[in-house]
Amino acid sequence: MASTLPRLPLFEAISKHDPDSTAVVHCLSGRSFKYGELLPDVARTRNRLYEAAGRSDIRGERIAFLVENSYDYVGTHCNPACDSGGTCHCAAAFTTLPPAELQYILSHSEALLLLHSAKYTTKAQEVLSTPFPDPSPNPTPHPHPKLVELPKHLGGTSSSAENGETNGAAQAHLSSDDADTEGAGMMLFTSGTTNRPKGVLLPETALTAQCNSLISAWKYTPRDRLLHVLPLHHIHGTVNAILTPLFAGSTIEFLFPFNADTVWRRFAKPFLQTNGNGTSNGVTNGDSAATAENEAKYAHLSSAPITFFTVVPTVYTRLLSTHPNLPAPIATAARTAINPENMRVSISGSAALPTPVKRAWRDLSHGNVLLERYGMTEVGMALSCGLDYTDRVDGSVGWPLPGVEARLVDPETKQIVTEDSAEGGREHSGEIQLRGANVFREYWRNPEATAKEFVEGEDGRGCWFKTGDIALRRPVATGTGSGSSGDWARGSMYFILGRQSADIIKSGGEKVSALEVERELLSLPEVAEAAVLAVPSGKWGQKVGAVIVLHDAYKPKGWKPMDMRRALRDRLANYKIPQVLRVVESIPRNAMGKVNKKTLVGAVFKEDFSGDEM
Ligand code: MCA
Ligand code: AMP
Repeated sequence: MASTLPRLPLFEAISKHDPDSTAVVHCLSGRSFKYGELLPDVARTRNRLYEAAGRSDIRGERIAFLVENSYDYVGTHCNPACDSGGTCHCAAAFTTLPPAELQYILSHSEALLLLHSAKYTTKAQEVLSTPFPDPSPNPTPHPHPKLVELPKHLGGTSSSAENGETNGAAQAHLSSDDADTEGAGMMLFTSGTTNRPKGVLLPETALTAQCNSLISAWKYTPRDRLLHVLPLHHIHGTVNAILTPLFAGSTIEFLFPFNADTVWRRFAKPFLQTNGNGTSNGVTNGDSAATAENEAKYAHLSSAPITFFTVVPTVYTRLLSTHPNLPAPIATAARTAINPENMRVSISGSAALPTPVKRAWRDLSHGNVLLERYGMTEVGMALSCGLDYTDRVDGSVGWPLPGVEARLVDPETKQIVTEDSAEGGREHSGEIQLRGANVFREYWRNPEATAKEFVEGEDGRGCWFKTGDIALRRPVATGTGSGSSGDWARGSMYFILGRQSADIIKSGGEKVSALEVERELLSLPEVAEAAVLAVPSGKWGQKVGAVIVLHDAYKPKGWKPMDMRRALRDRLANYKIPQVLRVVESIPRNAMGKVNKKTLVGAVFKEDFSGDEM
């Protein structure tokens, strides 16, 4: 059956890739899908959405989806994100969130449909039977979205698809007739300093600008094969690791949830010696039952080298700490796999990369220097070090990416920090402000928050987005920033110093609002007062810590971390639940009733600092 899709940049790019080249692979099953199948499958999903909505114009509506990391996710994601034939904003795919948080997202985004895979049928039903959030995030409560089940596309095996056998896919045609992409885009939820997560509206034009910028800086190609281990409710997992590779014609291989041992084995596979009977050497560990189990589990791993890897610092820390436990042949092959000749680019971002982790990775990989970059849900990737190794400086996040404008502004004086602002040799820091086609449009149904985060430009060329991150710019050694990574990578480099607000915590790359966690703690009968703080941690970057004062009635019995976890389990995502807890008699406050969190964390949690901070 022929289907028509609008002529959007992403679809146009996909239609030009070799139809027999591999778009998506499921790492453990080896199932694989080709570029030639993708657009017909996008069109099929779009038709199913129309059918479920009972109309063929769903412009401006929101479609939420709960789909596992897979080819089906890719087809779904391309669809609501970019399909102007029935443009819609997707809410998000937060498969790991508890029903209460998902219900908040559905209610706030006023989703028309909740598209789910068979795997999430029970969860989708559970979410819809969860009470609406109180207070409602909308002036008038919205009816529940309609549930739509997405049929699973099975695809071929990696060998059949990679040998050019087709799955009998239909054709999809691109039409320029409907060029109205106004409503198309993606909505991701992010924690801010205030209360509940905000819906960040990224129009299709911003997503395309972000992808073009990354292709220009990091040079994704059809020869790249990216191992995808990240969650899909963030820019990192979606734009950097799905949409941009699709634009470039690269192969995306899903391995989720992240498991360090499996990642090492996948990296190693192409570089393992095979023994006489064709099986890979090095899977044995002396236990024959475990060996058989491993051989079955890893039987379908592809032998194509992974060339592209983009993750958060916690993932590199985990990989470094598990490498010594691998059987020797796998450990050796894995080191070969990550050396710079085989793994073209390994990127770290979403949180600060500790220099010891960067050095340890370089040593283990025979010289692969991690490329650090800085981004944010509201803007995608903004600053990056360069592909040329001389343009990867310890502690620096590089230069504004192609198409992105950046400046530093003194938070107190509001003066723009220039290269000459350094007084008496002291470096001058400022808030990073950004503008460009990559920037989001608005926080969903929250004009006050949107207005607060933008500042008018003095040059009449548009507003700047205030990131809340503090950085400085520093001249670097000769040779660095000379343009060898591209014209954008020139001059002084940016170094992030931290966040302006102590109420934003970054744990394992996940952003947590201290106020949101405080709000949930204060809604519990046991808790009289609560302060939620960022506790330094080597493994997580920061851990979420809670300081609690109990109501008198609960003081004799006390409150243990397990009690807290049990009480919060159904209300907050796992990563938001405090990892460390202190019950105190009182929380010190200043005359205005405010808690000085920077002082409190040192006073209360000193012993909980991991001791492995890097
Ligand atoms: C899992 N847990 C966490 C976190 N993740 N706790 C704190 N912080 C976290 N990030 C909880 C688990 O629920 C579990 O709780 C316990 O910690 C141990 O879980 P474990 O299995 O060891 O962890 P994991 O499930 O393997 O996850 C670790 C992870 C994951 C792979 C590092 O957190 C992750 O994928 N993070 C990346 C997030 C990301 O993509 N960020 C990008 C956003 P329990 O024991 O109670 O069950 S930023 C972004 O997009 C911008 C644009 C940018 O710049 O990139
Ligand atoms: P999110 O809103 O989850 O997209 O997180 C964005 C935030 O992550 C930024 O505002 C920074 O605080 C932080 N971040 C991202 N990349 C880096 C990096 N390379 N170094 C330090 N912080 C980073």
